[in-house]
Order: sequence, then C-alpha cells, then structure tokens
Amino acid sequence: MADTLANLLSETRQFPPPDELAANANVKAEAYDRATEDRLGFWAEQAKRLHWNQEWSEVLDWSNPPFAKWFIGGQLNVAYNCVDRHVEAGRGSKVAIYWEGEPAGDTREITYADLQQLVNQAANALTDLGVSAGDRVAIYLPMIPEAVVAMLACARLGATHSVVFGGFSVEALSGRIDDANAKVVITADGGYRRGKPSALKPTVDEAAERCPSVEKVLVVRRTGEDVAWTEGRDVWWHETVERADTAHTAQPFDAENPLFILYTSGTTAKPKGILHTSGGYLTQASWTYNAVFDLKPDTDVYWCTADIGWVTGHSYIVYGPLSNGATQVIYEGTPDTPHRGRFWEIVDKYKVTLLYTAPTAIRTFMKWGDDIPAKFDLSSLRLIGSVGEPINPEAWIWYRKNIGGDRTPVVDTWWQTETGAIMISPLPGVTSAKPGSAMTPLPGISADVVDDEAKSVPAGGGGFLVIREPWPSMLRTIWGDDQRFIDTYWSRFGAGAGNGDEWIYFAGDGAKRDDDGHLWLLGRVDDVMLVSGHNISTTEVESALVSHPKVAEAAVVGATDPTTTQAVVAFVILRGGVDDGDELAQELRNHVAKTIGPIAKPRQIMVVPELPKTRSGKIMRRLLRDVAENRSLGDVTTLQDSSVMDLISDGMKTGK
Ligand code: 6R9
Repeated sequence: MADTLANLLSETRQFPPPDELAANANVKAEAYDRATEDRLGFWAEQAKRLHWNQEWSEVLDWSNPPFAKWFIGGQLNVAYNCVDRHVEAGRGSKVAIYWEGEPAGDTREITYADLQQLVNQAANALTDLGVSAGDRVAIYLPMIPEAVVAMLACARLGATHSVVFGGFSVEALSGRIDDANAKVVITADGGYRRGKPSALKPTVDEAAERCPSVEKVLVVRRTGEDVAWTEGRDVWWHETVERADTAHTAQPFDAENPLFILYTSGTTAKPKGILHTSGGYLTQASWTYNAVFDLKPDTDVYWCTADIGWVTGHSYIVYGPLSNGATQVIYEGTPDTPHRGRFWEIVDKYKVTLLYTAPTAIRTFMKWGDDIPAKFDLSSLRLIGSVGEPINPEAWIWYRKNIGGDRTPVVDTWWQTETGAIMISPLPGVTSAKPGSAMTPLPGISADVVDDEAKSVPAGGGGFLVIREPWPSMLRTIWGDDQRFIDTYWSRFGAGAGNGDEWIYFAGDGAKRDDDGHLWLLGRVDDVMLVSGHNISTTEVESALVSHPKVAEAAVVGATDPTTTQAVVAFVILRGGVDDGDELAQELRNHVAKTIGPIAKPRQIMVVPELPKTRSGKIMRRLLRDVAENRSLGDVTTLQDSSVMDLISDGMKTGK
C-alpha cells in the first residue's frame, strides 16, 4: 500500500456548505480544536447530552488495553434516554416513527408517547418470559416497528440484544443464537418482500431445535400466514406484549453494561460477535447523529434506508435518532416495489429532509436513470448521506445533483460495526466536501493513515487506516473470544504487534491522504491489487470506470497473471438505455488509462447485468476473483442473490 500510484485519480471539485446551514449548524469548527485540546473532556461534554442516573467518576479507563471502559461508575438507562426523556420533556405527542409498510397504504404513525407504552409493554412481557439484565435475546424480524420496540425493551431491561438480519438462513441464525446463548428469540410469522409474504417463523423453528438455550419464542403476527406452533415455547406478541401493563420503571445500569452483540459476516471464518456497551456507545451514536445530520428536532424528518439488522440500523435508526428525539421514516420494503420510484415517492410523501443511504443503492438509481427521481418533488431534502462502501466521485455527484437538487451537502460517513458510530465524515456546516472523500476524522477521533511501520504517511501518501486512541463507541471485545479481538484488530501495529507501547486499532481498510490532508477510503486491504510491482486500489479503478458516462457500476479485481503478478479485470453494469457495443470495452480501457494511468488499464472488461453483493449491499470481489481466475466459486452463503453468479460465469465463458 505504501507505494500506491502517484498519479491517483485527482478529484478537484469541492462543495462548501450552504450559507444558511453553516450559520445554523449544530456543530461548528471550534469542536475540532476543543477535542484536540482535551479529547476526554470533549467526550465527557457529549456524554452530558444524555440523562445519567449516576455520573461517572472517570471518563476512560485504558489501563488494560485493548480493553477499554468508558464513563466508569456512570449509570444510565439507554431506553429511558431514547424514549421517556422526550415524553417527560413534553414532547410525547411528537411523531417518532412514520412507518411505511411494503404493501401500499399499510402505514403506522407512532409518537414518542406511543413508543413509551409499547416499549414498557414489551419490557413487562419479556420480564414475564424470564428475561432479566445480562440475558441475551435474539431478534429476527422484518422492518416493522416491533423491531425497534424489541430492541428498546431489551435495553430497558439491561438485557443484550442480538439482531439477526431477516434474510439470513437457518445456519446463520442458529450459529448466532448459539454463540450468544440467547434465551428468547423475537420473530414474526413473516414479512413482505417484493409484494409477497415471506415466512420467517419456519427458520426460527429449525434454528431453535438446534439451540438448547432457547426457552421462548415471541412471535409478531405480520402476514397472517399459518405457522407451526410449539406449545410451551411459542407465544404471540399480540397475546402477551399487547396485553401487558403499559407502566414500567426503568432501572439504571452500569455504563459498561452490554447493550448489543452484532455479528459481522466474516468471509469464510466464523462470524464475529461484536460487543457494544451502553454509555460510551450511546454518547457517540447520539452526538455523531446530532453533528453529522445536523438534526433540528422540530422541523426535520429523517430517513435511513438501512435494515435494522445492520449496524447502520442500530446506530442511525434506533439509538442515534431516538436519543435525539428525531422524527423518522422507517420503510419495510425494497426500492423497486411496487415501482422504481418508491424511495422518491416516500421522500415526497413525508417531506423527508435528511436522507441516509448506501452507494450500492445510489449506483442502482443511476443505472435506472435520472428520469425516475425527476418525477418526484424532492425539494424538502436539505442534507443527504452515504455509508457502507467508498462512494465513487461520479456517484456522489449524481446523488447531489439528482437527489439533492444540486443544493444539499453530501456527507460520506466512514465507520464500521466495530466502531459503533461514525468516525470520519464531513461536518455539514463546516466542511467543503470533495466528491468521493470522507474528508476528516470527526472531533475526538484520532484516525490516521500509516505505512507498514505504523508511521503516518505524508500528504499525498497511501497506506492503512488506523485509529490511535480509544473512542467511546468502540467495540469492547468479540463476544466470548478476547483473543480473537486482540488478534483481529490490535496485532497488526503498535503494542499488540510488539512495537512500542501504543495500542493501535487496525480497521482493515486502505486509505490515502491527499495534498490537503483529506482522507480517501480505498476499500478493504484484502482487495488491493498488485500489478507489475504497484499497489492499485480496486476502488480507484472502479471510480474511474464509473466516471465514464456509460457506466453505472463497476467491480474490479486482481486476477493472477503470468507477467504482471496480477492483472486488472473489471465487471461493469451500464447505465439505463446504453447499448453494449463491441467498441465499448476498448473505450473503457482507454478511459481508465487516461484517468489513472496505463498501469491500471484493465486486461479484460466484462459487461454484466448484476454484481454479487452481500446482503448489506457490499460488492463481494472474492467471488469475482474466482470467476476471473476460472476457479470454482467459494462460499456463496452470504450472497444476496446467488443466481447472479451464474449470469456472470456464463458471460465469462462466452467471452463477452
Ligand atoms: C457502517 C458499515 C464496514 C466497512 C468498512 C469499509 C466500508 C463503510 C464507508 C466504507 C468507504 C465509507 N465502509 N462506510 N468505505 N467509505 N463511507 O458499513 O459497517 O457493515 O461493518 O462495514 O464498510 O470497508 O471497513 P460494516
């Protein structure tokens, strides 16, 4: 990584904040200085945004690195902070959730007072089912309000939730239930996917058979389809939660009480149960939400399109927005049901002001064509965000122009399940953003780009993204496996690698620092290509391809090559309406050579209808490498749609 190409993509466009937003921004430039002067003091100030039953005596205990403790001795109730606090402050009638079901017309409006009742009832019902502080509860639900209620009810009781994405298989679900020894599973008969009911309960039934820890299964009736029933184990939500007492007194818990476990899908190995705790996590989720989305609780309507099964759903649907008293939209379905304008129809209907989505979605919208969002009134939007993958500069520009009306700031937010909350991002009222760059670490975050020896690379250099100081919402460990926690994140650099006494967190991503000191994320270091002695980032070649007007999306891999070690092989999806002519491949190869340099020119370009993606929308380059090297495919269980690989492999065989 250290010798990343010198003539990398150069992006010079820059977009300053709109004047009015800058003048009224929640967080101003001084925050950076304040945090640099006194990082722990800065975080203590942010923690005071929450309600604590007992104040902490020490901000950070880092005496046993890499195991951090934040806000030692502090006590709080996370659910109280997300719900009751707002009701007690007289904001009970404010809408917390505008829920939009997948079937058109299926909607619910839930105020903070409603949410308080629902969470209290669920907490009472869970108590009756035997759940108490310290227990683990698995949640396997579609995107319905009960998912939020279930998470908050666990938090209220000091129990630890483990949300498993509703699209996961029996294997994935049972592995996660088993690893956490979950006592109760909360699920539904099913959910809706692309207009049809899709069952969930059979998967839970099979998983529960394999998991002796499961005592009770709490089932929400969503689709009304028939379900198998295990007497004594299964209980209906509407017969328990909805009949439970609406009063419940929240107990305070220790700042380090485990709040949730969320599994990251390792590519081959056993998934890692990332553990987050209460006080530090909520502090950073809450503050970053206020800072990066510049929430004005009285006027904003926020919408994050992620699923609650991913960390983005945890931090920026549940804990960040609700702890700030936001009003938000939650949508159950997919962007193309019943038509490709559904997202824009929702923005228009609820007059959404703040939108948070992923590059994979943005590139899909580019592929579908500009005319679709153009049919809707998107003028309510005042800020739009991106998360999940590097956003290619052209996708950023497309997003700002076609969705943000060429007015709104775009916040490209870098973070991970492990970091718990946003780490690198523009501040919308301060930063002049560059398309494709996540810009700078947020105040209080010491992200750096380093070489093999953990030395900061100078402006213009590339290397590994690391974090040098602990942060409040950092993962505390991998559930049940402290050694793996150390090995995975702390043994590449610094003290954990036997060098010096500084503990350095290795994020696994490559990054570069441009001449102005701004950060560009280059994807996972495992994906970096080595071509004729040069490290080339897949992200940069992909961005070069996407900057061609005919390309909507691209995935690039390094395939073994006898002369150059690896050769660049590109898979591209064309924009709506573009004909795939024979000259196109040559045109694109030349375009990459011109934009980056001849060394990055793809050996081969394949036009494909789709790309293999994980269920959270990240491109799985590993599988494309298998195709490019004519190998049989590795593990495809985390693929969103496994038929995609047949389409791609067939295209490859015919040499298209
Ligand atoms: C929040 C989330 C984490 C990985 C991370 C990186 C990639 C996320 C990004 C980004 C470039 C961004 N990533 N946001 N890369 N720019 N703005 O996605 O968590 O699912 O754990 O994935 O996603 O590679 O390391 P998670």
